[in-house]
Amino acid sequence: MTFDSTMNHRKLVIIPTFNELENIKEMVLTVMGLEGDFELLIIDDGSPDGTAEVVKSLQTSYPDRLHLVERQGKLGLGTAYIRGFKWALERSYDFIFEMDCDFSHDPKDLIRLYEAVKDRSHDLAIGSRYITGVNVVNWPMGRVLMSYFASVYVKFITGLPIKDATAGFKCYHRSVLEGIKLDEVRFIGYAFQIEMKFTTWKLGFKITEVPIIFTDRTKGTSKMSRGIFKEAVLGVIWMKIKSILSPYKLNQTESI
Ligand SMILES: Nc1nc2c(ncn2[C@@H]2O[C@H](COP(=O)(O)OP(=O)(O)O)[C@@H](O)[C@H]2O)c(=O)[nH]1
Ligand SMILES: [Mg+2]
Repeated sequence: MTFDSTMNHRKLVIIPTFNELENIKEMVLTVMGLEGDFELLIIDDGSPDGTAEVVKSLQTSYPDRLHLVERQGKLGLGTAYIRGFKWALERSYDFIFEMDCDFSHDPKDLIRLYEAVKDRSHDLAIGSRYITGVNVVNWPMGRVLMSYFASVYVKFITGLPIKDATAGFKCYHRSVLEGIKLDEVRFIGYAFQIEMKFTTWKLGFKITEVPIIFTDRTKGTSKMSRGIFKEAVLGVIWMKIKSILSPYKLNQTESI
């Protein structure tokens, strides 16, 4: 009998939430119901609609697998993930996932992202909309074009060899997050997603893209804003210049 070491992998899905009352319960139940013993960490920014209260009430059903971090105000998606990454690294998780709470990422695809990295042939798997054509359902054409050309723009400026640069559906092996200086991650919106990929690539980790179909949220509202867009456009140029001036180095200070 062969021993399958992947059976022991601990997997944590991080979901930042702000006013996701209409989605949160279904999302928790869906992830808890997946095969593979995924754990879930919700980072809620004091949602006025009571998202965190729903999580707390569900925690009684999943005391060991459903986790919650509450922050005081809306501090942005990037800092929410950084908080979640640190939380995961302080514990013994092997694979750490990013996912939205709005079902635009199909939770079942968590399994496909994990499959792509579990043998360690890659360090980061990205759920990608743009591998073969454009796999986006129900987004207004303007948003599809903006997202698609954002990836073209990022590749043009930085050389990042990734088709979906702003994707927020990912699975990292913990070594990637240990290797990145998390306190130096600067951006909070789409630029955060680009910055994490760019840094992962510059540090020499192996990245793969897994084709997914992205469906616009049917419940709740998007937190995309003009400021987030501007941050991304200027942020990409900043990243490129920074990488020339001071090459990215692995975080050497500690290996948790
Ligand atoms: N904790 C936290 N979560 C946020 C914040 N902004 C957005 N989110 C969550 O991040 C995810 C992505 O945001 P979303 O509104 O879906 O953006 P879109 O996919 O670009 O339209 C969702 O789960 C949101 O609830 C924030 O400032 N703090
Ligand atoms: Mg979304």
